[in-house]
Amino acid sequence: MKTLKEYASLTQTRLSQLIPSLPENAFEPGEMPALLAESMRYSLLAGGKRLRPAMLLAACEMLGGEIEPALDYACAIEMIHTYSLIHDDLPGMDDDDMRRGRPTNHVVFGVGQAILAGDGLLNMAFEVMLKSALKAGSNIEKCVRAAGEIARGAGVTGMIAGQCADLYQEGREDGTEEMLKFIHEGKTMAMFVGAMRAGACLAGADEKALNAVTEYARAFGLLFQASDDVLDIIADPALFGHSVGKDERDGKLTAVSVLTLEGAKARVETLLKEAVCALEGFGAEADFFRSLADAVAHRDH
Ligand code: GRG
Repeated sequence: MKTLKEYASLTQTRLSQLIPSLPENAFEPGEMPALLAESMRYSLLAGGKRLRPAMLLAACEMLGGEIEPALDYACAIEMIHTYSLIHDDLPGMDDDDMRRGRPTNHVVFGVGQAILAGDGLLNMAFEVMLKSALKAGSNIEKCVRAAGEIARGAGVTGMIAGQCADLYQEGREDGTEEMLKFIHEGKTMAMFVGAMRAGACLAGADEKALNAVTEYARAFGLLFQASDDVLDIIADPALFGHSVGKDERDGKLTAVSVLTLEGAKARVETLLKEAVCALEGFGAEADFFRSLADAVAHRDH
């Protein structure tokens, strides 16, 4: 088992190889345009905590799988996550001008190119996973299962469903705790569940282990979003990497708007206990996940 930094660095190296920097203004037949590569790299390699790829790799390792063949899936989920951030920041969605500590993709490349950078990353994620599956020989089924988990997490019953509800709810006065749950489970939790289940599938995990990682990822995802909602109120903008106080200004339904700041903080602690509890059946090999949940619950950015 490695540290978050080590998993992040492995992911970064592979991502940079998958989308290389190309000569300026090149539009070569059959090749990715240099402009597209540049805008995709701009958002993808800009930093970011790499939580989802690290959790995929750590779940795979914890359950006896190998890192090297799982790296393409780790990169794929980070590509999908980055596409969702680029699209979320667009004027038609959250309309944000800072992300990962730098101007958002559409501010630098324009709205049209930013949409394409997101589309490109989403498409490429599936291309990378399919290519990898075809090279996996007798492990092909594990790979297809993993790709299916990632697709489900990112898809119309997962992240996109949550984003749909989040947009629908914006500025409305009729928010409920059920709707908050739907939004958080969709836009945030589903990708963490997808990441960990994909890692477990690649390791060939049995049903019991799959259930345990799912329970952990569910609690972790909800904890992550509740703490993000708290940080939107109390974080230092210089550390947070994107806007602070924006949820409230946009009339968003958040853990804080539904539960109050103190209530949201208490929810984070309850979810932390649930996440740790889900790992009861594991020993020291799950320590990465225990400390990750604790660090996210108590982060200041
Ligand atoms: C556009 C289909 C579509 C979905 C957008 C990701 C997303 C859904 C919206 C971004 C806004 C938001 C608060 C989403 C919840 C998930 C979340 C907190 C994402 C940020 O994840 P981090 O903190 O980001 O892991 P880094 O930059 O570290 O990768």
